[in-house]
Amino acid sequence: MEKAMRELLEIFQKHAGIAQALNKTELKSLFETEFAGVLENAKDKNVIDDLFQRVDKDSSGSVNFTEFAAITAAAHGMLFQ
Ligand SMILES: [Ca+2]
Repeated sequence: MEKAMRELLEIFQKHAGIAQALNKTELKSLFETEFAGVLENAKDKNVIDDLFQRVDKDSSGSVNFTEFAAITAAAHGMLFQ
């Protein structure tokens, strides 16, 4: 679990840039490069929009790491139900 979290942090930092937060474009790019298999399974092309809204808990328009860490559960729930 700790290893998974560290890998998640590395992925996040790689895409979040200086702001250390992901906007929707960065989130999409992150998923396309890191979780291509997950997106292929998505039936709905608006999955990133839905995911972004769900994950951006404080509606700040960006996803910080705390919010991003919850993404795995959110994505899993949406894509594999
Ligand atoms: Ca936010």
